[in-house]
Amino acid sequence: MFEALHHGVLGRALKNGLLQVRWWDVRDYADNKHRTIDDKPYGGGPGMVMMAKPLREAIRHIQAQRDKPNWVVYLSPQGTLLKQPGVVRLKEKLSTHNLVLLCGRYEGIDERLIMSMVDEECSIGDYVLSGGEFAAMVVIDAVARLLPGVLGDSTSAEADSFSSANKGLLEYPQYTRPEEDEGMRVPEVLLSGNHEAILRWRNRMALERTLKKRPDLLNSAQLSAEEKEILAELTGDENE
Ligand code: 9WO
Repeated sequence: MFEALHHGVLGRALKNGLLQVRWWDVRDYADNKHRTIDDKPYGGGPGMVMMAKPLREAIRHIQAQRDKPNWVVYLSPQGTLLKQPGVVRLKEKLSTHNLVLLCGRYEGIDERLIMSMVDEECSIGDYVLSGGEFAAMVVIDAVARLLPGVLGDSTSAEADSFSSANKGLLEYPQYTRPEEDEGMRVPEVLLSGNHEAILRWRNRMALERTLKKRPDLLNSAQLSAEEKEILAELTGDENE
């Protein structure tokens, strides 16, 4: 499944050794010849539950192979919702730990394994998947693009203070050639060459879009006095 990571910027980063992704099959840690790793839920109900023991053996084996301590992240809909600051935190964890992304299948994992071996339970959104691998790939992609050298120098400019994302806002709209497409023109200011006006326009658009599409983000956005003023103007509140 993790073949998908070998494309695009991540593929290049893996090839250049900027990050390493390895995987372990829990079935290799089953204690019977049928490689069974699941069993019926106590108390009844549909489906199967992953047994604690093979997962515990797997995590211990991973730890024994490695220099840094494990930081075990269980991907599940019961986890804390992952947002960009959480992604940054996971990236920073990498300096002292190896991230072990525990991917469940079936109807879940025996709670005792989660209690004893999992450092953090993490959700990428309020929906149910068929397995944690899809969520793990999202986490890997989001973390990897923050690592030095993974994005080109020009795109890693996300780190700069003009980035809307870093203020907790949505990004401004983007345009490329041609100047006119199906009767719709690129906003004049972007053709003006006036860099200060362009910055102002983009900043304003970021605020406007956030207000329209994701007003919830404004509660925790890091805004300057000027940005607060623009926002007050946009909301029609002259007193703020
Ligand atoms: C399915 C199910 C069916 C009947 C009764 C209880 C049930 N629980 C589940 C369930 O949650 N299955 C999960 C499938 C078990 C862990 C791996 N799976 C998973 C992870 N689905 N969705 C995620 C996930 C992970 C991170 N962020 C969003 C979703």
